Amino acid sequence: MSKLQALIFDVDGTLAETERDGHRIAFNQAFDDAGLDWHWDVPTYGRLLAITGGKERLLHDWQQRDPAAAARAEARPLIAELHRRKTAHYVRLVAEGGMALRPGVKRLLLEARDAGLRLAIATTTTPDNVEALLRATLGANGLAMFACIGAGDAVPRKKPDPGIYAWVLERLRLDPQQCVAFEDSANGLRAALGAGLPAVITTGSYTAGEAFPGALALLDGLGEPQAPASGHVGQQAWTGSVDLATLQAWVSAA
Ligand code: XBP
Ligand code: MG
Repeated sequence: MSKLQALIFDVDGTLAETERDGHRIAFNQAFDDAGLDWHWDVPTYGRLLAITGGKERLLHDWQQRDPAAAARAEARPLIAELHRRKTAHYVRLVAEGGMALRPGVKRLLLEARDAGLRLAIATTTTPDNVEALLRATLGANGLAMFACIGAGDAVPRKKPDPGIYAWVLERLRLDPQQCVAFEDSANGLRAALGAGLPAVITTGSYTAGEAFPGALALLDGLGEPQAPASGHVGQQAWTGSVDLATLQAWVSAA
Protein backbone atom coordinates (compact mmCIF):
# COMPACT_ATOMS: atom_id res chain seq x y z
CA MET A 1 0.00 0.00 0.00
CA SER A 2 1.31 3.47 -0.91
CA LYS A 3 2.40 6.00 1.64
CA LEU A 4 -0.20 8.72 2.04
CA GLN A 5 0.68 11.86 0.07
CA ALA A 6 -2.40 14.06 0.43
CA LEU A 7 -5.60 14.61 2.35
CA ILE A 8 -8.58 15.95 0.42
CA PHE A 9 -11.40 17.59 2.37
CA ASP A 10 -15.01 18.30 1.59
CA VAL A 11 -16.08 21.63 3.12
CA ASP A 12 -19.72 21.89 4.15
CA GLY A 13 -20.49 19.50 6.97
CA THR A 14 -16.91 18.16 7.04
CA LEU A 15 -14.63 21.07 7.86
CA ALA A 16 -17.46 22.86 9.66
CA GLU A 17 -21.19 22.46 10.33
CA THR A 18 -22.06 25.21 7.87
CA GLU A 19 -25.42 24.17 6.49
CA ARG A 20 -28.14 24.72 9.11
CA ASP A 21 -26.87 27.92 10.71
CA GLY A 22 -24.82 29.24 7.80
CA HIS A 23 -25.99 28.52 4.26
CA ARG A 24 -29.65 28.12 5.29
CA ILE A 25 -29.69 31.48 7.06
CA ALA A 26 -27.99 33.15 4.08
CA PHE A 27 -30.53 31.70 1.62
CA ASN A 28 -33.38 33.01 3.78
CA GLN A 29 -31.77 36.46 3.96
CA ALA A 30 -31.51 36.49 0.16
CA PHE A 31 -35.20 35.58 -0.11
CA ASP A 32 -36.07 38.48 2.22
CA ASP A 33 -33.86 40.88 0.21
CA ALA A 34 -35.76 39.96 -2.95
CA GLY A 35 -39.15 40.44 -1.23
CA LEU A 36 -40.04 36.77 -1.71
CA ASP A 37 -42.13 34.94 0.87
CA TRP A 38 -39.89 31.87 0.55
CA HIS A 39 -38.40 30.40 3.72
CA TRP A 40 -36.36 27.25 4.27
CA ASP A 41 -36.89 25.92 7.79
CA VAL A 42 -34.50 23.38 9.33
CA PRO A 43 -36.26 20.17 8.17
CA THR A 44 -37.06 21.57 4.72
CA TYR A 45 -33.43 22.54 4.20
CA GLY A 46 -32.35 19.08 5.36
CA ARG A 47 -34.46 17.50 2.62
CA LEU A 48 -33.15 19.96 0.03
CA LEU A 49 -29.54 19.03 0.81
CA ALA A 50 -30.07 15.95 -1.35
CA ILE A 51 -29.60 18.44 -4.22
CA THR A 52 -25.98 19.58 -4.18
CA GLY A 53 -25.10 23.12 -5.21
CA GLY A 54 -26.97 26.21 -4.08
CA LYS A 55 -28.20 27.30 -7.53
CA GLU A 56 -29.31 23.76 -8.31
CA ARG A 57 -31.06 23.56 -4.92
CA LEU A 58 -32.92 26.83 -5.54
CA LEU A 59 -34.13 25.71 -8.95
CA HIS A 60 -35.17 22.28 -7.68
CA ASP A 61 -37.21 23.76 -4.82
CA TRP A 62 -38.90 26.26 -7.13
CA GLN A 63 -39.69 23.54 -9.66
CA GLN A 64 -41.31 21.48 -6.91
CA ARG A 65 -43.45 24.35 -5.62
CA ASP A 66 -44.35 26.14 -8.87
CA PRO A 67 -43.21 24.32 -12.01
CA ALA A 68 -44.78 26.86 -14.40
CA ALA A 69 -43.02 29.85 -12.81
CA ALA A 70 -39.72 27.97 -12.56
CA ALA A 71 -39.89 27.23 -16.30
CA ARG A 72 -40.19 30.92 -17.31
CA ALA A 73 -37.25 32.69 -18.95
CA GLU A 74 -36.89 35.04 -15.94
CA ALA A 75 -36.33 32.13 -13.54
CA ARG A 76 -32.62 31.55 -14.31
CA PRO A 77 -31.52 35.19 -13.87
CA LEU A 78 -33.53 35.42 -10.64
CA ILE A 79 -31.82 32.32 -9.30
CA ALA A 80 -28.42 33.70 -10.26
CA GLU A 81 -29.22 36.97 -8.43
CA LEU A 82 -30.59 35.18 -5.35
CA HIS A 83 -27.47 33.03 -5.24
CA ARG A 84 -25.16 36.01 -5.61
CA ARG A 85 -26.87 37.70 -2.66
CA LYS A 86 -26.87 34.48 -0.67
CA THR A 87 -23.12 34.12 -1.18
CA ALA A 88 -22.56 37.69 0.04
CA HIS A 89 -24.62 37.02 3.18
CA TYR A 90 -22.82 33.74 3.83
CA VAL A 91 -19.35 35.26 3.38
CA ARG A 92 -20.22 38.06 5.80
CA LEU A 93 -21.63 35.64 8.37
CA VAL A 94 -18.46 33.53 8.21
CA ALA A 95 -16.14 36.55 8.29
CA GLU A 96 -17.94 37.72 11.45
CA GLY A 97 -16.84 34.46 13.11
CA GLY A 98 -20.13 32.61 12.76
CA MET A 99 -18.61 29.21 11.88
CA ALA A 100 -16.07 27.08 13.76
CA LEU A 101 -14.06 24.13 12.43
CA ARG A 102 -15.28 20.75 13.68
CA PRO A 103 -13.22 19.17 16.48
CA GLY A 104 -10.00 17.58 15.25
CA VAL A 105 -9.97 19.31 11.86
CA LYS A 106 -7.31 21.91 12.63
CA ARG A 107 -5.19 19.39 14.54
CA LEU A 108 -5.17 16.97 11.58
CA LEU A 109 -4.55 19.73 9.01
CA LEU A 110 -1.52 20.97 10.95
CA GLU A 111 -0.16 17.45 11.53
CA ALA A 112 -0.46 16.62 7.82
CA ARG A 113 1.10 19.90 6.73
CA ASP A 114 4.00 19.53 9.17
CA ALA A 115 4.58 15.95 7.96
CA GLY A 116 4.92 17.21 4.37
CA LEU A 117 1.60 15.88 3.05
CA ARG A 118 -0.36 18.05 0.69
CA LEU A 119 -3.82 19.35 1.59
CA ALA A 120 -6.65 19.90 -0.87
CA ILE A 121 -10.32 20.82 -1.00
CA ALA A 122 -13.00 19.16 -3.15
CA THR A 123 -16.34 20.83 -2.62
CA THR A 124 -19.59 21.71 -4.29
CA THR A 125 -19.76 25.09 -2.63
CA THR A 126 -18.81 28.45 -4.18
CA PRO A 127 -15.07 29.36 -4.03
CA ASP A 128 -15.78 32.63 -2.14
CA ASN A 129 -17.37 30.56 0.65
CA VAL A 130 -14.31 28.32 0.96
CA GLU A 131 -11.94 31.26 1.08
CA ALA A 132 -14.03 33.02 3.74
CA LEU A 133 -14.18 29.90 5.90
CA LEU A 134 -10.47 29.11 5.66
CA ARG A 135 -9.51 32.72 6.39
CA ALA A 136 -11.91 33.05 9.34
CA THR A 137 -10.95 29.75 10.96
CA LEU A 138 -7.26 29.29 10.04
CA GLY A 139 -6.14 32.90 9.73
CA ALA A 140 -4.71 34.95 6.87
CA ASN A 141 -2.46 32.05 5.78
CA GLY A 142 -5.26 29.48 5.89
CA LEU A 143 -5.75 29.42 2.13
CA ALA A 144 -2.03 28.94 1.49
CA MET A 145 -2.09 25.69 3.50
CA PHE A 146 -3.93 24.07 0.57
CA ALA A 147 -2.12 22.95 -2.55
CA CYS A 148 -5.34 22.80 -4.52
CA ILE A 149 -8.90 24.04 -4.07
CA GLY A 150 -11.55 22.44 -6.26
CA ALA A 151 -14.87 24.21 -5.74
CA GLY A 152 -18.27 25.03 -7.21
CA ASP A 153 -18.53 25.26 -10.98
CA ALA A 154 -14.93 24.13 -11.66
CA VAL A 155 -16.52 20.99 -13.07
CA PRO A 156 -19.79 20.71 -15.01
CA ARG A 157 -21.48 18.22 -12.65
CA LYS A 158 -21.56 18.46 -8.87
CA LYS A 159 -21.30 15.64 -6.32
CA PRO A 160 -22.29 12.77 -6.31
CA ASP A 161 -20.49 13.01 -9.66
CA PRO A 162 -16.78 12.22 -9.03
CA GLY A 163 -15.67 15.07 -11.31
CA ILE A 164 -14.47 17.46 -8.61
CA TYR A 165 -12.28 14.75 -7.03
CA ALA A 166 -10.87 13.79 -10.43
CA TRP A 167 -10.15 17.50 -11.05
CA VAL A 168 -8.23 17.75 -7.75
CA LEU A 169 -6.30 14.49 -8.29
CA GLU A 170 -5.24 15.66 -11.73
CA ARG A 171 -3.86 18.91 -10.30
CA LEU A 172 -2.11 17.14 -7.42
CA ARG A 173 -0.71 14.63 -9.95
CA LEU A 174 -1.49 11.82 -7.53
CA ASP A 175 -3.23 8.48 -7.77
CA PRO A 176 -6.32 8.07 -5.61
CA GLN A 177 -4.59 5.32 -3.56
CA GLN A 178 -2.08 7.94 -2.35
CA CYS A 179 -4.82 10.08 -0.81
CA VAL A 180 -7.69 9.99 1.66
CA ALA A 181 -10.92 11.96 1.20
CA PHE A 182 -12.96 13.31 4.11
CA GLU A 183 -16.72 13.62 3.65
CA ASP A 184 -19.89 13.96 5.71
CA SER A 185 -22.63 12.96 3.26
CA ALA A 186 -23.75 10.05 1.11
CA ASN A 187 -23.47 12.24 -2.00
CA GLY A 188 -19.92 13.16 -1.04
CA LEU A 189 -18.97 9.54 -0.39
CA ARG A 190 -20.29 8.52 -3.81
CA ALA A 191 -18.19 11.24 -5.42
CA ALA A 192 -15.02 10.18 -3.59
CA LEU A 193 -15.52 6.46 -4.25
CA GLY A 194 -16.33 7.22 -7.89
CA ALA A 195 -12.89 8.80 -8.20
CA GLY A 196 -11.29 5.74 -6.59
CA LEU A 197 -10.50 7.45 -3.27
CA PRO A 198 -10.70 5.85 0.16
CA ALA A 199 -13.03 8.03 2.22
CA VAL A 200 -13.40 8.72 5.93
CA ILE A 201 -16.92 9.83 6.81
CA THR A 202 -17.55 12.16 9.73
CA THR A 203 -21.30 12.45 9.96
CA GLY A 204 -22.99 15.66 11.04
CA SER A 205 -26.38 16.86 12.18
CA TYR A 206 -27.99 16.54 8.75
CA THR A 207 -26.22 13.34 7.58
CA ALA A 208 -26.07 11.02 10.63
CA GLY A 209 -28.99 8.95 9.29
CA GLU A 210 -27.59 8.39 5.80
CA ALA A 211 -26.09 5.10 4.57
CA PHE A 212 -22.36 5.01 3.77
CA PRO A 213 -21.52 1.77 1.96
CA GLY A 214 -17.84 1.51 1.10
CA ALA A 215 -16.55 4.07 3.61
CA LEU A 216 -13.05 3.42 4.96
CA ALA A 217 -14.29 4.59 8.37
CA LEU A 218 -17.66 5.87 9.55
CA LEU A 219 -17.26 8.17 12.55
CA ASP A 220 -19.10 10.92 14.40
CA GLY A 221 -16.11 13.23 13.98
CA LEU A 222 -12.32 13.28 13.84
CA GLY A 223 -12.12 13.60 17.61
CA GLU A 224 -9.51 15.12 19.85
CA PRO A 225 -7.28 13.18 22.27
CA GLN A 226 -9.29 14.57 25.20
CA ALA A 227 -12.67 14.15 23.42
CA PRO A 228 -12.47 11.02 21.24
CA ALA A 229 -14.69 10.33 18.26
CA SER A 230 -16.44 7.00 17.84
CA GLY A 231 -17.78 4.88 15.03
CA HIS A 232 -16.77 1.92 12.91
CA VAL A 233 -13.86 0.92 10.74
CA GLY A 234 -15.23 -1.88 8.62
CA GLN A 235 -17.26 -3.99 11.09
CA GLN A 236 -15.03 -3.04 14.04
CA ALA A 237 -16.12 -0.47 16.59
CA TRP A 238 -13.55 2.31 16.90
CA THR A 239 -12.95 5.17 19.29
CA GLY A 240 -10.12 7.68 19.31
CA SER A 241 -8.82 10.76 17.54
CA VAL A 242 -7.91 10.45 13.88
CA ASP A 243 -4.27 11.24 13.17
CA LEU A 244 -1.89 10.43 10.30
CA ALA A 245 -0.74 7.12 11.80
CA THR A 246 -4.37 6.03 12.13
CA LEU A 247 -5.14 6.98 8.54
CA GLN A 248 -2.05 5.23 7.20
CA ALA A 249 -2.98 2.06 9.13
CA TRP A 250 -6.54 2.15 7.80
CA VAL A 251 -5.55 2.57 4.16
CA SER A 252 -2.81 -0.06 4.46
CA ALA A 253 -5.30 -2.58 5.85
CA ALA A 254 -8.04 -1.79 3.33
C1 XBP B 1 -22.37 21.48 -0.02
C2 XBP B 1 -23.27 22.05 -1.03
C3 XBP B 1 -23.31 23.49 -1.27
C4 XBP B 1 -23.74 24.32 -0.06
C5 XBP B 1 -24.13 25.71 -0.46
O1 XBP B 1 -21.12 21.28 -0.59
O2 XBP B 1 -23.98 21.31 -1.68
O3 XBP B 1 -24.25 23.73 -2.29
O4 XBP B 1 -24.86 23.71 0.54
O5 XBP B 1 -23.14 26.36 -1.16
P1 XBP B 1 -19.95 20.33 0.05
P2 XBP B 1 -23.45 27.14 -2.55
O6 XBP B 1 -20.53 19.45 1.12
O7 XBP B 1 -19.47 19.55 -1.16
O8 XBP B 1 -18.91 21.28 0.58
O9 XBP B 1 -24.70 27.90 -2.35
O10 XBP B 1 -22.25 28.02 -2.78
O11 XBP B 1 -23.60 26.08 -3.61
MG1 MG C 1 -20.41 18.00 2.71
